[in-house]
Amino acid sequence: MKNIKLINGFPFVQYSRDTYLADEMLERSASFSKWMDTRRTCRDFSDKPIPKSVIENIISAASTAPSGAHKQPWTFCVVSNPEIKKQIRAEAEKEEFESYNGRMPEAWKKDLLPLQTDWKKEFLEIAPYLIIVFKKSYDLDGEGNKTNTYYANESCGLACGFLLAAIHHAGLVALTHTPSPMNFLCKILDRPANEKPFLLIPVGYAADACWVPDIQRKKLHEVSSWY
Ligand code: IYR
Repeated sequence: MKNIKLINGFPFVQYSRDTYLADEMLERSASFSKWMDTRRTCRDFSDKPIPKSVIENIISAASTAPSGAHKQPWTFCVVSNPEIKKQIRAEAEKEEFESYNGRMPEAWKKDLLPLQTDWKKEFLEIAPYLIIVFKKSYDLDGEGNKTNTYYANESCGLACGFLLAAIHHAGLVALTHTPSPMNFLCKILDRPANEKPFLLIPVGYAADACWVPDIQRKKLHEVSSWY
């Protein structure tokens, strides 16, 4: 039986965690950091199928992310239907073509040179699943009245971080793709007016020949200040 304590009339459950001796904690934190560092954003996907239940588990893990006032302001739309993937690719490439051929300033395109991205997005049809994360800037109650969400950007960012970690943990790869603008996704997926596309994340096995840019991560001293 769950042990419930009411605080100002609201139910609380007791929470505790396994803790580790200092040496073990050191080893766990170091090996987790090392393992996270093996994650790479990939653009070369295999079309090898993935069980739907794996994607369900990955999304369940993502949805454990913290969110403003616990409103969980996200919907994960999963596309495996080849026709819909084709439509998404066509619309994304249309926008990206415009971006790469005019909308993006030269400095931005120069910054992207080491990644060798371009307007072509074959991966949108090759990856077995596209997960499109929608952000709810407000929600609707049972009667269709608007209700608030809070820190929806931060919340969705956290959920996407968890999603990427879960994908990595499953031995799969992902790409955090941001076709811009991405309103076409609302239309293709027939999303309600309170949902805005946040990230488009193809998920799959890495292709046998998967090449990623030889980039380096910033060192600890470059990303932290200690007081
Ligand atoms: N959305 C474009 C451009 C792009 C922008 C950034 I910032 C990247 O890190 C990578 C790509 C595209 O998807 O190609």
